[in-house]
Amino acid sequence: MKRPILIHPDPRLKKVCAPVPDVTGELSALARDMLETMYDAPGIGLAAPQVGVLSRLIVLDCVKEDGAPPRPLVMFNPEVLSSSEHTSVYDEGCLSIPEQYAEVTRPAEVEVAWIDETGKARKEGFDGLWATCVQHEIDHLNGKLFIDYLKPLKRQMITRKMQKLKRERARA
Ligand code: K2U
Ligand code: ZN
Repeated sequence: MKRPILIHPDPRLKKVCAPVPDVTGELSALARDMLETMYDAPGIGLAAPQVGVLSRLIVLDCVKEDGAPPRPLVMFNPEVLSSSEHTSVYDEGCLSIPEQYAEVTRPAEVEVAWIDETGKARKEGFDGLWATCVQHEIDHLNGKLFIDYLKPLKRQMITRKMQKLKRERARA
C-alpha cells in the first residue's frame, strides 16, 4: 500500500540507516509499497527513510521514454564501488522537499553493488539520470539531502519554506 512520505525537516531524514541483515518477506513487502508510493508521487526514486524506515533499502525506475517498459530496481545495502572523475549537473528535486529544485553536481558514472529482492548480489554501472538518481537515493541512506550540497543561505530558505508548508498541512 502507499506509504506517507516524510517531509524535511524531519530527524529521521538525517539518520544513517542500518544495513539489512537479510531480505525478509516484510522487507520485500516494504520494497513493493515503496515502488507503489514512488510511481504514485510520481518519482523516479525513493529511499526507505523517506517512508520512516531507517534501513538501507532504495527503489528506483529512471526509465523516462514514454511507452518504454518500466524497469523497477530494488536495492538492499547499495554501495558505490567507484565513480567517474567527470561530473554531471542535474536540476534535482526530492519527494521529501516538494516543489524545490536546485542544481547538484555529481560523478557522471558510478559502479554500484547491492543485494536484490531475491537475495542475489548484483553489480552494475550507471550513467545519465540513473547515475544521478542512485547517488541521490544512497545519500538518503546516509542522512544526506540534495540541499546539503547548496550554499547555507539557499538551504535555509528551502528549509523555512518546508517548515511553513508543514504548518499549513498540519492546520488543514
Ligand atoms: O529521492 C527522492 O526524493 C526522489 C527523487 C529522485 C531524484 C531526484 C533528483 C534527480 C533524480 C532523481 C525525485 O523526487 S523523483 C522526481 C523526479 C522525477 C524526474 C526527474 C527528477 C526528479
Ligand atoms: Zn530525495
